Amino acid sequence: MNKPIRVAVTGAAGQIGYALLFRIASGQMFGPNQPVILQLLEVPVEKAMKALEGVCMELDDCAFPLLAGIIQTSKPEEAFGDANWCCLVGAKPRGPGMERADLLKDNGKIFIEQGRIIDRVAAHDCRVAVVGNPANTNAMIAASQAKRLPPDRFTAMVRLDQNRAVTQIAKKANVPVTAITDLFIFGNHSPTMFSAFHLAKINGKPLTQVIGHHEWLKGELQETVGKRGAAIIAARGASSAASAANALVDHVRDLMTPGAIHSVAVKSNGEYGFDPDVWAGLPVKTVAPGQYEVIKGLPMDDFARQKIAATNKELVEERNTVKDML
Ligand code: NAX
Repeated sequence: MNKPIRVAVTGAAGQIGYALLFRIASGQMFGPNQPVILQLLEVPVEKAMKALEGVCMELDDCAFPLLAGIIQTSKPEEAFGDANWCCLVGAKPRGPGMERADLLKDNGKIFIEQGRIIDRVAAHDCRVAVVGNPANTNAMIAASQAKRLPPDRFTAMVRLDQNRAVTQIAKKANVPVTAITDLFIFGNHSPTMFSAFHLAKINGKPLTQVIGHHEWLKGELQETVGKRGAAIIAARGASSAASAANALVDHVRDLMTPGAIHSVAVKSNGEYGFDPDVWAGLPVKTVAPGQYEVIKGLPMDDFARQKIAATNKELVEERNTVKDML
């Protein structure tokens, strides 16, 4: 058995938190030989802290062999102290009539503070995964505050979009999801994202040779994946939670698994025409636990270039909206 690692989770009493913590504690994120200490952050409001207390009681009641400790706190310094991983899930939701720019700025304040504190108190090997929306720009904001931790330690989640696209394609081709490989999400976690179907394979064959319906790939697939979050809210009356938690388990597990090839929003260095310094969904290969390389040089056609330009434009606009805060 390894020495326990410390995993901070913000927004721990929220809906994603409720679907996530039990999976981390059961070993699905870090494997069956890795004990974890959960360091759970909520806002200093009685209702949230009470809800967190209830979640922790349930964690206790699972008697998870890998759960080596739980900290419940409303103090970020305590939650992030010596943390090896920080899962930043908590964020302010977009309220009725709220402009996207206001949401960016309100959440920007949270991620500025959390980025600074993580940089100050977290473990030297700390890695950060941002889920709270707008996730890409929040990761960029948190990273901008870090002086000790390099920017590549800050990632945002586009894995839910990858998983959504894989299932849509598997259904269309009438194959199991395991037949689909190399399906990458480029750009923002928003309806502008690009599900790069032209790079994907089905049972090792180019996807575009198996699915001849190219209008579906360019139209309905992009639309369904891009607007899936809204469709779930319309159907369930609440936003995606279990699937988002599942995607975060996949995101972190694959970043800890050498050889894994997956989509992660990371700092762009100009790959595929993204602006340097936006956090864009890109194809990555994990090269050592916690370390990855962006896969470069994949072929892009006119359609792909146009989609990437549109999602990059949105990321640049988001960065411009918050630039005075950085
Ligand atoms: P909930 O509103 O259920 O929970 C959020 C929790 O965060 C609340 O308990 C709240 O008290 C807490 N919180 C707010 N500010 C905090 C802070 N500064 N420090 C600590 N805790 C704080 O939302 P939930 O459904 O769990 O979603 C969480 C975030 O994930 C939202 O921003 C949501 O938009 C985002 N999502 C991102 C996805 C992605 O693929 N990147 C998909 C799912 C989800 O929509």
